[in-house]
Amino acid sequence: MSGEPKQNASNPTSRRRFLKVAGGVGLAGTAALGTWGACEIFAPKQPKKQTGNTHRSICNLCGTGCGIHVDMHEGNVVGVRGDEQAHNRGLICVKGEMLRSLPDLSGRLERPKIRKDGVLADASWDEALSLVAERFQEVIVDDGTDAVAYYGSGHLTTEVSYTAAKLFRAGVGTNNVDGNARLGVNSSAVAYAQSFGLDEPPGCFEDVDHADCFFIVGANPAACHPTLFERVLTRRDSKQGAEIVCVDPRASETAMVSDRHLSITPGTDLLLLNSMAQVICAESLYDSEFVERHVAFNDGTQPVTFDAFQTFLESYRPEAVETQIGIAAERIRETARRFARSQATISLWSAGVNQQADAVSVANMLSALHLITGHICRPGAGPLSLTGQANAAGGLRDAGALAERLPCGRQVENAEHRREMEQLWQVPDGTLSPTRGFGGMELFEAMGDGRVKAALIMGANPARSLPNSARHRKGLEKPFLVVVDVVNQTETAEFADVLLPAALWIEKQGVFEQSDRRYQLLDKRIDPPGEARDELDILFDLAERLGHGALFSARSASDVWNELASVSKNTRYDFSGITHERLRDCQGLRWPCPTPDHPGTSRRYVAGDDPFVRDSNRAENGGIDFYGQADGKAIVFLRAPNEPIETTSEDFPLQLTTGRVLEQWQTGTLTNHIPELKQASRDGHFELHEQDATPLGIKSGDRVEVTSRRGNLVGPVRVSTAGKPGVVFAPFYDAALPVNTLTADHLNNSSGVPALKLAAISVKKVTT
Ligand SMILES: Nc1nc2c(c(=O)[nH]1)N[C@H]1C(S)=C(S)[C@@H](COP(=O)(O)OP(=O)(O)OC[C@H]3O[C@@H](n4cnc5c(=O)[nH]c(N)nc54)[C@H](O)[C@@H]3O)O[C@H]1N2
Ligand SMILES: Nc1nc2c(c(=O)[nH]1)N[C@H]1C(S)=C(S)[C@@H](COP(=O)(O)OP(=O)(O)OC[C@H]3O[C@@H](n4cnc5c(=O)[nH]c(N)nc54)[C@H](O)[C@@H]3O)O[C@H]1N2
Ligand code: SF4
Ligand SMILES: [Mo]
Repeated sequence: MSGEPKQNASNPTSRRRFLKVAGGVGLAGTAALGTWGACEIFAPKQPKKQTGNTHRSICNLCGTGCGIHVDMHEGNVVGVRGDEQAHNRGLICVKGEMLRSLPDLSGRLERPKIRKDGVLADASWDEALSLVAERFQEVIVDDGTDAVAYYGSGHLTTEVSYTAAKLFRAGVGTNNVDGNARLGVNSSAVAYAQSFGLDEPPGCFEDVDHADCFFIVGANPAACHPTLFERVLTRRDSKQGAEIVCVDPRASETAMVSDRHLSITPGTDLLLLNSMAQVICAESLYDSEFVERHVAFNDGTQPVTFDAFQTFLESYRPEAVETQIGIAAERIRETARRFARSQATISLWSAGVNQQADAVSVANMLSALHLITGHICRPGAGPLSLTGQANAAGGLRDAGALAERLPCGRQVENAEHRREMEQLWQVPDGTLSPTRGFGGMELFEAMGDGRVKAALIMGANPARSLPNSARHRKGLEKPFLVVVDVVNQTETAEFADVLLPAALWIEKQGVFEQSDRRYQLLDKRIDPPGEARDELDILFDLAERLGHGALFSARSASDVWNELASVSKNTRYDFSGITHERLRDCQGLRWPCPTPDHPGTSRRYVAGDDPFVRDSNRAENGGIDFYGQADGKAIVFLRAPNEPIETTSEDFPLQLTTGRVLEQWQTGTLTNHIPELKQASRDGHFELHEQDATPLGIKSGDRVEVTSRRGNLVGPVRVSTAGKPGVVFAPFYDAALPVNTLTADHLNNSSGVPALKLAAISVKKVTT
């Protein structure tokens, strides 16, 4: 599959790999021929003529965080190329290539707006922020501090998320601080914290180069983390016997090039993983020495023995669960053997796991498979969840911008942690509220029923991204709503009382953290359009007007970073050795990184690499210390699936799952306004299996009405010949196909993440 970059003279981009979806999605395959392929990424390309300047930078869309070169001419961005020195080895995907269009994107928001007589009208910054401060103060005085809220995003810099969280928690006095990580990645975050005692994965992207078994579950990295997936393909193709296993109900682009595709029934991953664990135990494929030294078992309430774990697994023998999973027992066995017997297995997962009803248990069990087989804490081996946005990890998880979290692993409900933060923030004892704030759907519920009366939403479009949108959009109607965005038209902006324009990408400076604990710096290179401002300035201005300016002595991105870095000291996150200056000179640094000369940590919990490994564990424990747990042992939980949240019935016989396509970013507010990307992905659609479509007389291009227990929607169809019959897929980027009118809002009870990946539906052809 791999090959040398092919230059294409007629095309401004060079095509390195074109993966036609053979036998897959009918229309997508043919459409792609004229534009970009389903899994196409670009090799480095020197600018034809070096007329301007070139700056090193990063793409701040997905959690891969590719290093790039930005070519500038007379102050304008004229091209974006992959950085060969960076972890993406010079490759970027189509979205990275099209970053060059962002500064001039049509529909950029350039001026603040205030709603007057139902219409958003231009206003000055002073008018807009005075109004915001006045209304927030009114609500705080009349209804209390917990009647205001902040909802942020993994799109924002770490410095912005940290500052917003500090303003609301230490200034306003509420923990109503949350963000869009609650719609996905938080499930993995909670699972890591449970299994290892600490959030964030043990390994790193470089592990891909050493693995010989890639276990990809509920992720489609060919579309969503394309350059990382290219690295996976390169390794698979160059290492004899290496194999990609893909667990996904649909024949995604990733599944199509995998060696083994387990097209499971949606929502049965926990059954599959338990079943694999049963095989691994029954066939003695586990690493007894590793288990003995480094693993503890727990039934969710108390420690149990390895024997108890094995007894628990008995009911998951492949023959007992094959029908439910939809995969033959022998294939489950073979997959388990492959996982265990490889030299190094790495698991990659993302929203397909995070957005299941049993998400946290599934993520626990993924780590558990690594722990019982010893495929962890060595090159090529370990669980590595893929984060969505470029800063879902740093801004929201590490900087403490989720309802229950204070910075760097500290918890709102822990009095010791609150006291520590009060001292660091130099605010009086008792300033920080001990009450966990509203998270995600809870927050929109509280906005709907009047408990939250004023909210600031920054870098998110919840009116479209929340599940069961008819219900949750109500939450946006009632409160005084301030929206900070980069474009002037989003579904959320339609509810805004005040709309504020923000700087985008290289119009501002800040740090982003990718999936593997890697911090990278984005430097400012151009000014934002019109009066748009860096969110950091907006927050400082608002803080002054709310009377909390004194909390913020650090006023530049670099100084705010230094403050957060000092807050990380004395925690297991310690990145106090990382500064903007250091990041400017390298391709990112992974924490822990406690001193200015520390090289960063590739593999956590490993002596010689991770500075926190306790001395006593070095020799006798093979140099591994899961120090997040007091006894140094990571925990394997006995996790049984819950009752399915949404079942098919005569009225709703099919299962809908939702997700992404390569060319489009999230709710499409940016990418669907870039003509090349819009043309390549074309309209949002329902992907139906031929076996479901034919009996209903449905062909590619027809329009169908899709109904779930929550709503209905009409849209075009693409018929697929691969994947699981009974499963319908729809992407959520297209405003014309708002699929969240259909999706379920049942929450995972540990992470609060909604089960966006499963809804029972009926499909009918629309003839008029
Ligand atoms: N091109 C592009 N890339 C992106 C994004 C984007 O919008 N566009 N968004 C970013 C963000 S925020 C995120 S969170 C990530 C998400 O990255 P991914 O998780 O890779 O993307 P999704 O398309 O949401 O879902 C992945 C797969 O999960 C499968 N799936 C659905 N239900 C199940 C199930 O029950 N079990 C299993 N095993 N699989 C299931 C779907 O069929 C789908 O192919 O992508 C990031 N990267
Ligand atoms: N059906 C379905 N729904 C889903 C998912 C799914 O798989 N299926 N996935 C969920 C997941 S994982 C996620 S992460 C969410 C995403 O949900 P959201 O974050 O709500 O959606 P986005 O489109 O990413 O919204 C980002 C908004 O911020 C703006 N923006 C972009 N960059 C910046 C910036 O630098 N500053 C500011 N101020 N604004 C900016 C964009 O214009 C856009 O309006 O969607 C969730 N919803
Ligand atoms: S969207 Fe992701 S894979 Fe594509 S260039 Fe940007 S960071 Fe890289
Ligand atoms: Mo996400």
